[in-house]
Amino acid sequence: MYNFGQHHGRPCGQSFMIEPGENHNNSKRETAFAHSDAESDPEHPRKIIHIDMDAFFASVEQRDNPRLRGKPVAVGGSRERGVVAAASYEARKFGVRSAMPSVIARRKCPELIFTKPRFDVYREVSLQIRAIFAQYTPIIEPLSLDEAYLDVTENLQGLTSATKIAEQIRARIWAETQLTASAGVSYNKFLAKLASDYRKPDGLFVITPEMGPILIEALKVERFHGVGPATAAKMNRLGIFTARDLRGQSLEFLQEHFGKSGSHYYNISRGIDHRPVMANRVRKSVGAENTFPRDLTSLEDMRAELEPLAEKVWRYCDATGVRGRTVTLKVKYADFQIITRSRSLTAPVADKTVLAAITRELLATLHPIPKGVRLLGVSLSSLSCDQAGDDPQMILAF
Ligand code: DCP
Ligand code: MG
Repeated sequence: MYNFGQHHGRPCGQSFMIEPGENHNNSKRETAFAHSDAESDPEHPRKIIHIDMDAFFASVEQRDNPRLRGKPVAVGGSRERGVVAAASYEARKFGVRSAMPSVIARRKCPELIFTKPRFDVYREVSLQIRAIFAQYTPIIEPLSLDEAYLDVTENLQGLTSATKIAEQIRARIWAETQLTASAGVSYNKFLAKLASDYRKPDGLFVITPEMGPILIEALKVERFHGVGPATAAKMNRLGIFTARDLRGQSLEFLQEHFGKSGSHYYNISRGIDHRPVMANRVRKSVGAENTFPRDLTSLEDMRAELEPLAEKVWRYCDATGVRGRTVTLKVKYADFQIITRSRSLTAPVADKTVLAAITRELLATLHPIPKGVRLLGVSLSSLSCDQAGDDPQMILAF
């Protein structure tokens, strides 16, 4: 059923880090497909594919401009405060990465060619690859423009091999877009995503139910779904560095230290992940948040931390065409008390500067801040889509 395999053959070339929305409007459909979420039944494991385009924005630019091919390319702003959105594989050899300040990228690679993002083209490719996915399954969960989970346990082509489906999808993507994608095939979302990273670029990797627990043994806890920097630091303090260490702890121990998430960590360290692939997830809000290694106490530090959060939210808006009217600031204090402050405008927030200014104003309303702050979050809701003619469901589904 699972063919272990890797596929190369054509010339070859952390997603938006924004949290996936909790909101989706199709609980009926999920119930209808609940039988495909039967991971607890070892006789019938699910078949999940994770597809991720290679160096997405940069590959599109190299495809459309032959002078960029084979060269180190960064998509993003070259100016002083610009950041790299995507780096070509040639640029990565020099250590250039997504989210790196452009000044540092240029220092690492003086030959680096900067190009401006063309979001319209990226959106178009995104729709093309989704149309290909839709030929195989209706259960498609996009994570960003270039990345999606597919549940192909019961697929429209009646194919029994998920590996074959992944190969076909990669071939079709190449045929229709002249871009390469990597695919991971496994029995849950976490392992499928891990697998798609294994043979990047232009690769395919399969993690079978037998391989899963062994393969992740040495994996660092920060690689696991749901383990952010703060949780990883806490695990490290408890002497837990890898999946093997995590597996050595009892469920009670993990629940005692990590509350509700304890059982998730217990499962995931064993390669068990019951999350269903959620089709037709519609975003109600776009947000970014950060838990700090040390609690913040000064207003100045908090303002400095807000800036990159607003920037991250805006990057998502730029990439998807989504706009929103309501800005919300979330603050979690050292004692875990959470408060939110919102402001709604009559028209969508016009640009990044406005978004950043409103978040700063919302923060100022909390002054004087009574206790240390462990987390700050910025989100945008009351969403709309500025892409006339595009299907808003499609756009909002990122
Ligand atoms: N992106 C962005 N800002 C980031 C990360 C990503 O604007 N901090 C954009 C540019 C990427 C696209 O999203 O091309 C997809 O992100 P990936 O994380 O999948 O990265 P790439 O596709 O660029 O590379 P990889 O081959 O590692 O998937
Ligand atoms: Mg990618």
